[in-house]
Amino acid sequence: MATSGLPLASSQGNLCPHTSLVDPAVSARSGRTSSRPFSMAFQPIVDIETNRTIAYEALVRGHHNEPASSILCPSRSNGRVSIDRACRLAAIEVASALGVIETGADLCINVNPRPAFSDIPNLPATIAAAHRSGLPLHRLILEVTEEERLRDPRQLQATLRVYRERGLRIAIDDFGAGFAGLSLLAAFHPDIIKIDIALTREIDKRPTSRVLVKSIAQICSDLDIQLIAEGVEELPGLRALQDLGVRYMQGHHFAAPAFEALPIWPN
Ligand SMILES: [Ca+2]
Repeated sequence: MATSGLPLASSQGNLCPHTSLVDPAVSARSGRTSSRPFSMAFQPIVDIETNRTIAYEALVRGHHNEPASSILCPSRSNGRVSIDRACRLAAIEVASALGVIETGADLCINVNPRPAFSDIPNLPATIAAAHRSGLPLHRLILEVTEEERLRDPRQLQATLRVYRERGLRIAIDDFGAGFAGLSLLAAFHPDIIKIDIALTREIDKRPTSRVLVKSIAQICSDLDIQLIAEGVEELPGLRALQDLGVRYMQGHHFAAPAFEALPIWPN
């Protein structure tokens, strides 16, 4: 995961052994008593044509804003399924408590395809959480990333079809970071592609990156896929991406991830 220096996707891992399963702390900002071992930070995704925030990406944090890597440990055990589900429910509940519905922005949640989509009960749990929070399903975006080659693209296709039939949208996360993005793109037609920071970092100084992003932008245009550039940190990079036709961007140039808060852009 490479969103603006946040290396671990919110749902990729088990709880570390030292992480308490129950934290009775009351969140100062969201005002909620939490039974979760983690909380959330949020980073805006901006439409640079309208200068509006169109979405927030939810990122796992500890209750005291510790990074996700300190509370989630990569693992292949079955516990990933329940952690993946807990992460997405936490994202919906915390974002809703902070007023994401009133902002009009969508909510992006990181998921790993294997635990998220091999466990069908994740879907009704996600839908139920959205309904409880009053968040319309069409405003929920699942960011799918993958750390290794897909084992069963047909199963992923079938499961994603079910999610989309319920109105959720699907994004391929970290596109360009490796072969995973292309294999996901071949497996299904996403609603959104998020270009990895590996391609956007200092893009104004990197002709090869510009050629690659130009090609990705063309693919997205041809396939009617919304394109978001991650890792936009400085104005020259923003301008270079804009020249390549990228309209939607995310990164520290706009706002860093904010712990239990929805950063406002323009601020
Ligand atoms: Ca992401």
